[in-house]
Amino acid sequence: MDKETARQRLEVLREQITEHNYHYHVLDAPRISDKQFDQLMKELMDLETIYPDLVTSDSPSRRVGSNPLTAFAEVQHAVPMLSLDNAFSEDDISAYYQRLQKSLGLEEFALVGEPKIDGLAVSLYYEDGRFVRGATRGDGTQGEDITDNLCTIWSLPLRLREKIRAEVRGEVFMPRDGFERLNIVRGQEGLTLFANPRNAAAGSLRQLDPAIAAKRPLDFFAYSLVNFTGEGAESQWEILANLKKLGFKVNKLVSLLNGLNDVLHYHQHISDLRSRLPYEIDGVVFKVNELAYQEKVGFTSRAPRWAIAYKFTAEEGITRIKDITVNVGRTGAITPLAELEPLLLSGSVIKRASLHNEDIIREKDVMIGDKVVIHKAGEVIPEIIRVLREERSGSERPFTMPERCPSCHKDVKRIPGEAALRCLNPACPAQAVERIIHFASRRGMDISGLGEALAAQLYQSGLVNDVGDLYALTAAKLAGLERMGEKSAANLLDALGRSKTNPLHRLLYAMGIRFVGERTARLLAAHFGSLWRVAAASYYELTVLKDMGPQIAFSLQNFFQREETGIIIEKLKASGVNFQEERAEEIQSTLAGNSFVLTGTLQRFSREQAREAIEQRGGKVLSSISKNVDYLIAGEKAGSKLLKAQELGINVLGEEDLEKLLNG
Ligand code: 3BA
Repeated sequence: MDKETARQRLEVLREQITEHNYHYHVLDAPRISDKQFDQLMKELMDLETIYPDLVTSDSPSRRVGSNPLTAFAEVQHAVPMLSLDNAFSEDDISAYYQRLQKSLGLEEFALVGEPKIDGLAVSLYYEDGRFVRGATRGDGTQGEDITDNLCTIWSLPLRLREKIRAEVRGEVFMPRDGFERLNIVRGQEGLTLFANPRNAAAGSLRQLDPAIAAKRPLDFFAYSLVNFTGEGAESQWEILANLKKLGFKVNKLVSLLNGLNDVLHYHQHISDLRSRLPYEIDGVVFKVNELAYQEKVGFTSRAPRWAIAYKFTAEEGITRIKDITVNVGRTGAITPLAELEPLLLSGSVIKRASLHNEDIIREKDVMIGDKVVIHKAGEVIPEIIRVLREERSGSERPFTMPERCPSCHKDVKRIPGEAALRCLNPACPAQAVERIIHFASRRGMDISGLGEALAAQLYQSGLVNDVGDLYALTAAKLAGLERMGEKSAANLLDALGRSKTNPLHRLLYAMGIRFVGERTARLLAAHFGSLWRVAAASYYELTVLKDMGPQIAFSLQNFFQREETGIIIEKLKASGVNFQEERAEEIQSTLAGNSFVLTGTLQRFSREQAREAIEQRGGKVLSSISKNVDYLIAGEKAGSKLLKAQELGINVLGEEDLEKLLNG
């Protein structure tokens, strides 16, 4: 067959295979036999082997896996992939519904209910109806390019049924039956088993060799459409309909609901179906239906306010307490921990549960060796519900709290009115290490690479006595540590450098002030704006704030009056750590629906800052000029983009105009 004939035949084959594939994998209603389908695939693959340059990015041959990669590239999400806030009870949901009522000024409004698939969120980019790129969620702004692995998911369209540009988001998951079969085979081959379908799906997408992903039974449900051309939508319900029209699988159990009653019933209904579904779900997601209403209720920095995940209640299981140990926390609290025989609950292996304090141990009558019922809800720490006393053999031993701190061996005290025993030694090593761990934690300063082991090592080596010393670390100092390679050292210094620009609320939380959790830290940062002002705040200034009681105020004053605190703050300041809060949450979405392209050199912002400022206000920043662009922001030495924008009649603005837009 000559090349031109091959080209034409290939196009016919791709068209046919795409259509049959859609009927088989998306509609679940095949139109030809498997054998006929295999024949079409074989013909396609054979022709592509003869003419490799005729292979296209949307060819069905990609389903069986292309060449292995050496690493995944990074992908910047044009629209961030946010998180979902969680609710765990009817009370949480009715409180959430009331907040929506208030913010919308409406008694009743429609919501869409969707089963919450326990998989991995991904974003798929289509241009001209063709799948061009797919990425993991990553940290929400940047993910990994897993295009080749995603191509192996048969139900994921490589070609849309309309030639549009779109970003489609949804969940990749592994159906239960496929998961069971995979594990059976892995067991026979002596490979480690996956703990649950979600881990199996994640492990599959992380493979650099797409041929491996191709052998894993992955599937995809779409639920979100952003940045798209083609038919518009005014509601989430219409978006789901559009996704179906485009050729995606949309979960059949999605439902349009009206009011709180419907919402609670839907949760109950899906919860009843849960164990019989062919895939795992961990709750339901509710989304305000009307996009205009979604816009009205808006976003926080991490999640839309117009959506919430109502998680199913926790699973329970039974295991044995092997031992009870004690842990010294960053505030000196001595907490007893039950060391458990490992137990699989809600998809994770549980080895420990907190026993909180002596009173609780007495109340629950917990002894070493007891069989206990364990309960785990969502991400929260597992709890011991009760002891199975009827199962006692007589060999169980009672536990008593130590009289001395297991770390510094100083006496421990029980402060009147408090349940916890405390080590009051401010120089206690265990506390110091815990403070470093907390400072670096993901919700704190987010210094990746600085976990438990390294924190202990840094402290023991004398390099870091308190968190103020972290920023004085250098490659030379780190080189002396055991198990510390050049690469890890560079990564750590990099993460430390990045953490300096964190907003104040993170720093406040990271400092580990008693009673100052994330919410309080945000409140303080938003109100006072700088660390100096928080430190100088009077008891009165603190307690007049909403939700701020005397306990928090005393703790803050006590913390900032300590000499050690002053020294740490000085060290942080000298290292250039940011002490200010940008009040990002108060920024309104004034630029929603507008897209921008930036070009040339700006004087007052970096490109990155301009992009962030536009995106914070709901605008989009695109990389190239097209007729979908509303504004070109042209700095000095703007080149071809400016010419093209002028050709297309696009509004061209200067830096000052941009500032006005941002402020207005
Ligand atoms: N709907 C997960 N986020 C979801 C679009 C929003 C959203 C989810 C959802 C933010 C599911 C967070 C990650 C993300 C796209 C950001 C669902 C599910 N909706 N049905 C409201 O079934 N697991 N996850 N995904 N953007």
